[in-house]
Amino acid sequence: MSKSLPYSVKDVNYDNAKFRHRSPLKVLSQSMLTLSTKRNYASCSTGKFLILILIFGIGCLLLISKGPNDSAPNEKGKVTFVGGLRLGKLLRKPPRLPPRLSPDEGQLRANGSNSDPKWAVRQQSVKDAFDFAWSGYRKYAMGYDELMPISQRGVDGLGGLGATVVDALDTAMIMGHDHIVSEAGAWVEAHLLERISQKDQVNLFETTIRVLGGLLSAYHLSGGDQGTVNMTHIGPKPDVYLNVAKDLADRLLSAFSSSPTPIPYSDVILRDSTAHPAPGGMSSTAEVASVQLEFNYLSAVSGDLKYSAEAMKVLAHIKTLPKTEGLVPIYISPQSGEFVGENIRLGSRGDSYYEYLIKVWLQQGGKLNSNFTYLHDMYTEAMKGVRHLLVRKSIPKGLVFVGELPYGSKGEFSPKMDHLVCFLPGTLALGATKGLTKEKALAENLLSFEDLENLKLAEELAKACFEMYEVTATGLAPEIAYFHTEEHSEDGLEGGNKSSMYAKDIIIHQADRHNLLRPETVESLFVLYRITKDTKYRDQGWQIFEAFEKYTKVKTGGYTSLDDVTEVPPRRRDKMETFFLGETLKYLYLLFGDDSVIPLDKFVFNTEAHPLPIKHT
Ligand code: DMJ
Repeated sequence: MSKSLPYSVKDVNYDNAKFRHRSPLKVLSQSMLTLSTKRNYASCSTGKFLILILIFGIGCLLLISKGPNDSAPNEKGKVTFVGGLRLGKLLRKPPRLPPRLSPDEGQLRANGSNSDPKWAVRQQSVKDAFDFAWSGYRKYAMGYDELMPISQRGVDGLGGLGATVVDALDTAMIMGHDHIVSEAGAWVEAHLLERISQKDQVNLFETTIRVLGGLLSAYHLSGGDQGTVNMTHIGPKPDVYLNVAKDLADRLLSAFSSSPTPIPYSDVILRDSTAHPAPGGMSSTAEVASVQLEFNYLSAVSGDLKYSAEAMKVLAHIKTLPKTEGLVPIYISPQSGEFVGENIRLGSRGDSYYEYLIKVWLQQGGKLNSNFTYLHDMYTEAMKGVRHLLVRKSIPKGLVFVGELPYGSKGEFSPKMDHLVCFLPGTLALGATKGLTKEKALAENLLSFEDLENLKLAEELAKACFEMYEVTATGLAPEIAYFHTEEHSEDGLEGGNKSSMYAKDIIIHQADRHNLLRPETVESLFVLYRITKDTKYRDQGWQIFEAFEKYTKVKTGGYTSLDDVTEVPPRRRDKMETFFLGETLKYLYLLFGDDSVIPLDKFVFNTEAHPLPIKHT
């Protein structure tokens, strides 16, 4: 997989040899060897004197080396001494050091296992939170898209397909919440086909990532697709989910077939399978380029290639368009097939374009020199562009963040970062190691220079994302943050936590102080924990979870978005977004759990956290 390696196998072995400790026996034998080859020295009196000093020194060394437990029995219950030292201890080879990992990192791995029961307890707390969120939704809003937990009713903000039910379903399967799987599964079986055939306008992207993605993941996790992961036997048979998914996707395809170019329209009228552009005529780049994981998987399991064919035309077409160092504007016209405007950002309308480039490539087997290599190339170029054009450091404390170019690369840089950008650390880390742990990827020489750069940036950005939480009075991030730089400064817009060392680096505008229970930061913490095994990511995830518990939980059931995270108590909004159950709680649960559940080298998560299996090639 890797072409240009930053170091060779020889370098790694050299590092190991260099740091390997020598045993006292080795010291003795090597000294004797040296002595015998330099026998001439012994014939003079100075030489004899030196030999005496050497023998005296070795004697002292042997005495000092006797450890406090030297008389403890070995595995067979026998204790064998040689001049005060256990023979086994002398003969035992010192452990090989792992390649290029600092002692600190080694320590982190040792502590990062699930052997600490604290994480099982914390994982259970997340599972309980999910139950509480579901109970509120079920009580007041079953069948609606979202719960309004404070007014205790439901609302259809996404077209009326019961989006919370489908978004939550695979999380319940992964957590082993059988009663929720059973309730949600029964609702899908009884109502969803009918809803799809009757409903009016839905957004292609939102419906694909939440509803289609949720159905396909439920299909797989309940044993469909030969049951690679058979997480649940509860609820409907896998084919129930697949049939609903096909019916929905058939209607969504009208967004592609109605458009004069490979770029689909943004809105679909479900009941008559027609489509039209959004008001203003433009589609969002992220939206048209973030339906491919779902349509590809549907083609793979249904045997009908039309879904994948339509969706992949979008990416093949975007490949041909001019870009700025791999970066693209956030709008694209379905009429002309061209990008519109110059606004470049990795926040809203731009984000998951970059995410799907690498994830679709991984889904299709992650091979270079395949039909999908162009996606890997587009991703690599884009991340280089991000590092060159969008990454800056804040002052005074130097947080690394990703800003925007609202007027293209020739225009002024804006130090604005949406919370949405916090998907990027996870995607960068995943793209670097392809889902393997950093340790394994290093040991197998799989990391190119680009991969190492991206991994480093991933860790730096994850810090900025976490500090967006730390800096506020509630410990919850605002929707948007600005960073203080040499060129950009604004006073009096701090987050309310004066003890944060980044209080001066992060600026929060009045209009951006809300929190919608978004997942991006905990998503990245989860991926980075899996890849680096650094327990600080778990600790940070726990801190965020505790803040959600403290400030967003609504007594009567469910969790709510907030209006202002910089005040305590925070003003509350009245909405539990579907992604709180579909993504935020799922990623937190996985962060505190075992790595073997939904392994990152076997699954890709769609942008709504629905895991889909990677194709075996
Ligand atoms: C989700 O619907 C998806 O993650 C999407 O890609 C971006 N926004 C929300 C969550 O914040």
